[in-house]
Amino acid sequence: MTRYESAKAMYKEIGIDTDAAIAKLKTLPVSLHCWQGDDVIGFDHDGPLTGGIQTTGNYPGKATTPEELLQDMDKVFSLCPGKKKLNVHACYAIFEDGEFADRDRLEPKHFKKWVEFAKEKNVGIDFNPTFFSHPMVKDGLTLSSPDEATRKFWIEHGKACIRISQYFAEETGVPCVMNIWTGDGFKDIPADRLGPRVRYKEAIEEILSEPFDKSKVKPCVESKVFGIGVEAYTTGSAEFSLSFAATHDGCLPLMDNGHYHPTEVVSDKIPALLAFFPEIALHITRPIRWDSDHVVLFDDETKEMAKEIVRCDGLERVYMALDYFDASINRIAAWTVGFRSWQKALLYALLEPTALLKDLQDKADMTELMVMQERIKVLPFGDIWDEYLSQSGCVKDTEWFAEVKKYEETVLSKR
Ligand code: RNT
Ligand code: ZN
Repeated sequence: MTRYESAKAMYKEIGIDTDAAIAKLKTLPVSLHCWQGDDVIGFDHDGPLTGGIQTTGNYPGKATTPEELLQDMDKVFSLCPGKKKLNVHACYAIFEDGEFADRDRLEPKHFKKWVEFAKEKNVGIDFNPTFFSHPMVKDGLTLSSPDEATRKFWIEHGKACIRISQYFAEETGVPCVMNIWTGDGFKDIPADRLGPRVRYKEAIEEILSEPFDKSKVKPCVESKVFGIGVEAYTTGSAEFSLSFAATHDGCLPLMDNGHYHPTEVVSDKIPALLAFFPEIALHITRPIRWDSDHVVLFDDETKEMAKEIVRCDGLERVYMALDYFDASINRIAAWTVGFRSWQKALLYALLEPTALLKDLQDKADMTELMVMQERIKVLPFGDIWDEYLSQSGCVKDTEWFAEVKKYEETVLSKR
């Protein structure tokens, strides 16, 4: 018997078909964020990252050109099993020599290279308007600014992004999740908490008035609790964003698990939202004490989030995207650890005997439920994971880092 065969037999004892779990995992797209590759800088400006988010560290070898970023993402794709999707921010527009278009004037053609790359890799693309790192951010505000010209500029940006999202969906044949996040807010106690939110609401409504096909473009609103330099008030708070999505047909709520108070968990919020929304979106990250955007690991809350998606039968209703940025370590490794960790979490969740556990809960047999949940933790998950990697033609956990080191030596260190 191989290790896989023996592990498979052990899972079978609790009613789990490991082959079916592996086959299912191969069909689930996970969006890989381009912004881990260059510390959320992009190609349309020279200035620093602003807007309440921050990268720390200065690990050598970051991508500074579109060619380098695509080359790095290509490498990460080759190191990760599973179905992928690209996640692109508007500031990653790729201009021809001498060409430039400001955010309110962006067009599909500025993202043609991303489409070419996606087609080559046979993946879809998700998109994000970039409401930060730009001189038109006025006093820390964009869509919720009291200044009409500022709001107008950012509304035009949002509309341009809807058109680009539709282009991505049409070109790739895969729906495009378009996420609206702004860092709008105040460092210190405001006097008017309603005004900015009403302006924000109306601005997003204007953006969404741009015509689009709801089966192709999936607009989302991402909430946040606070940002750096924006500690006292966030316009797009949890209640604001959730209420917006709930009252606007075709708009999805997006939960980033770094965007809540530290004792709140997104794993518990997933079923709460799935009770109401046909579809939701996630940003998967690892917050340490705050929205620090550390690399996603195969840790408890990551597992819980994946489990809830599977338990709720939500795999076709939840759009999954990674969102973190660590500039203090090798960026290829950062991407790879995060992507592989989420793959592990999904596989782990698919190997849970959901029906059996639910039945114990419904019979109020909480003793056996606890015993069973503890028992499945030590099943030979690693052997199933290894089988999945080998079926996907993908390097083992013990091997991929050597490839990253080689890439660092031959490519990154030459930059
Ligand atoms: C910021 C949000 C947002 C960004 C990306 C770059 O706190 O999480 O999703 O991380 O848009
Ligand atoms: Zn996010």
